[in-house]
Amino acid sequence: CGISRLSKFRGALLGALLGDCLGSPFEFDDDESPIVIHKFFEKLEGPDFKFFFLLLAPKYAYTDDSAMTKCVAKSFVSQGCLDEKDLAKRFVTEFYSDRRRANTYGQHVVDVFHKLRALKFADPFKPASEQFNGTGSYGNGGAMRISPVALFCHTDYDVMLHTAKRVTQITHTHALGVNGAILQCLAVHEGLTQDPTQGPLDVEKFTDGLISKMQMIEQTDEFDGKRPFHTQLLIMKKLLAKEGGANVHEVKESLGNDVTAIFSVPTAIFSFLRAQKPIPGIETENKFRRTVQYAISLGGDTDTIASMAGAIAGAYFGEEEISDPYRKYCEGVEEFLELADGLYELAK
Ligand code: R7I
Ligand code: MG
Ligand code: MG
Ligand code: MG
Repeated sequence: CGISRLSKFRGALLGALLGDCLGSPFEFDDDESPIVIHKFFEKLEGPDFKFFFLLLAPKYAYTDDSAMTKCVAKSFVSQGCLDEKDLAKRFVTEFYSDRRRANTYGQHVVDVFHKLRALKFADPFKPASEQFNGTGSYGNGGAMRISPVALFCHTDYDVMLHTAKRVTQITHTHALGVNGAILQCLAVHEGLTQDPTQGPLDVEKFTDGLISKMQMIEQTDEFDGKRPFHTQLLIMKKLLAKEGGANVHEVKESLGNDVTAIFSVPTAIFSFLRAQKPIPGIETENKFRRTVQYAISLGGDTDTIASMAGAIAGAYFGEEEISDPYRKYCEGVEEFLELADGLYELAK
């Protein structure tokens, strides 16, 4: 591969972080037009903004998405293996010790943290299984933090699926929450595997790969004979094939942009794939920026969708595609790069 594996590992975690930091100012702010978002990105890259930031040096803060991604990566690096109890403790410690971010978490996942702590982590999956009257959460909180699993397990497909499931089930046990995380993990993994120096990405092949994998993974007995993610991916494929590109309205309508895994993970994957070609209104040649900016322009759960899209783009292009301004103005960059290096050392 023309891009080093280390660069791809660093790109994946950096992409997850920056998508979250840059997307969170717009979360559920649906009045924000794509033009305003374009100006925001232009300003970040512009000289005035740089001067302003050199004086004050504030940073775009990350939210629960990155806080939990950090816990997953740190747990792998410190334990050298999947250790569910260690991971559950890290989620809880992170939540209670970093109060600045406490209000960025999903509304119900906080109950899981309370219970895990009260029960002294005796069974790290029990509190999650009790959510929503025992059905478990189908929020995108499992998917948003899954990228380290794709890196840590990148050489073994079955171990990767198993690990993605367990990492998710500490907070999300609903099959839609789990399968959403698995799909996002598969997309990041696919990004790691493909070589961007060998010509343009084969979008159709990338899509078909995910479609056939989800067809195997989704157990139809859980959904009345249906395969929800498989179905959404087929819709995604149709949107990608549209002459001139699908418009924002139909993407939001059919793929969704909310906090559920089913209506956000395919949207993030779509953003990455759509951004392989120019998008009207997004004037940049840089495909990492194009991916993240487009994901944010879809509105709704912007931090999470941009974070998931950014992780896939970063894994595919490597860190070289992620330009300086974005790194400079976002919180946590050094820490995330160190974690990527740690995962890379383990993978060696
Ligand atoms: O999934 P989760 O961690 O939330 C992640 C989101 C991201 O956008 C973050 O950036 C942050 O803002 O929050 O947290 P959960 O509370 O488990 O799920 C999120 C929401 O999905 C819940 O608050 C519910 O509104 C909805 N939800 C459900 N609603 C009904 N029945 C999830 N599962 C169910 C369900 O089974
Ligand atoms: Mg968030
Ligand atoms: Mg939020
Ligand atoms: Mg969010």
